[in-house]
Amino acid sequence: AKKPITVTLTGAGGQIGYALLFRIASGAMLGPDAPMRLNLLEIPQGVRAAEGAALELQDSAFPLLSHVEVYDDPKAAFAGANVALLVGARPRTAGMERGDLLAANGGIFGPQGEAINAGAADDVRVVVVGNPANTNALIAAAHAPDVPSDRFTALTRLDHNRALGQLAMAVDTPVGDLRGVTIWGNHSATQFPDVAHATAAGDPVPALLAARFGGVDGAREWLVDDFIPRVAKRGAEIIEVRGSSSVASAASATIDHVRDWVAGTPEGWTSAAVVSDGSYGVPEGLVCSFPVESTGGAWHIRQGLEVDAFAAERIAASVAELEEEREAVRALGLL
Ligand code: NAX
Repeated sequence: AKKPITVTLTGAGGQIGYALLFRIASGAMLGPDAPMRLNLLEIPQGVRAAEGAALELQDSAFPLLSHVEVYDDPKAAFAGANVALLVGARPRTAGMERGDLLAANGGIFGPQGEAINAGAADDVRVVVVGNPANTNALIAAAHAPDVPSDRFTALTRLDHNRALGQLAMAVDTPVGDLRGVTIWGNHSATQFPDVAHATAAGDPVPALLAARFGGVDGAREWLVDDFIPRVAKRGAEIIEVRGSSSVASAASATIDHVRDWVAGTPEGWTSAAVVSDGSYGVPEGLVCSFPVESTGGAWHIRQGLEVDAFAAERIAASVAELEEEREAVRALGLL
């Protein structure tokens, strides 16, 4: 029998955790031939909820699931982890300043980075979902000096998938026919969803948009007034319509991210926040969303895409926000 892959999930008693667990255990993330054990990490208040989810996993009789364990100690939960899904975070509550939020999350992601450094498997792959995701990943990576920094990523695949959904409607093409969409920057309202290089069943999307919206200016107007803000603020729209934040779509994007990281991106590129190597002028070390391809089990930033003035301005604005966050956590002594 194959040795099970150890998957550690934090925030396992929360909403996204609940949606993720059953898809992971079904094999959607690591494939139909990969048995796994699940380590669920929670804070003491969340342990009962995680234990309840563990009971339901048992009741689902997933053939690939060899073992489930619930922990409230990061060191124990990350021991031997091959895949670490960092979903649990401290949400912003009323009256909380940004500094307070960064500090509270630093208190979570610093120790989790240390625990990963101390005991995770040599091939550990980390994706941070909990917000502020990019900067939480930066903090975790900084506390894991023995783990190559390219193993730390933050999720922008949900933003990417949201962009695909909106674009598919606009050009009247199934999402599966779209390629070459990119989310640049921070997983926040400053992100830049970029369709300049996108194709729909092989046809250039900018031309399709110009045809649909009465020319290049109409297409630009749609991008600026409709598409970009709709994608960037989709989380708020979901809360307004659904009465609760994005859960199943966030879980689904997390599955997509890890599946592609392990198995490779099928064709073209996707989006993920990875540690910058200076590509596209993004300062080295920032955890920034880029166009990425996965080959050989590693993310590679897609090189050589032309960035026009329109895109450059938006990328710069989101990167400036990431730099501010990095300065703020530095000042708090979290890096
Ligand atoms: P929930 O509040 O339902 O669940 C979070 C769980 O994390 C709770 O059970 C809590 O007890 C646990 N937790 C808190 N601190 C922990 C710690 N130190 N160790 C282990 N567990 C801990 O939130 P949910 O809706 O599941 O969202 C989770 C996170 O995902 C939030 O930070 C949210 O902002 C973020 N999101 C990120 C997205 C992305 O695209 N990157 C999209 C969806 C989502 O908004």
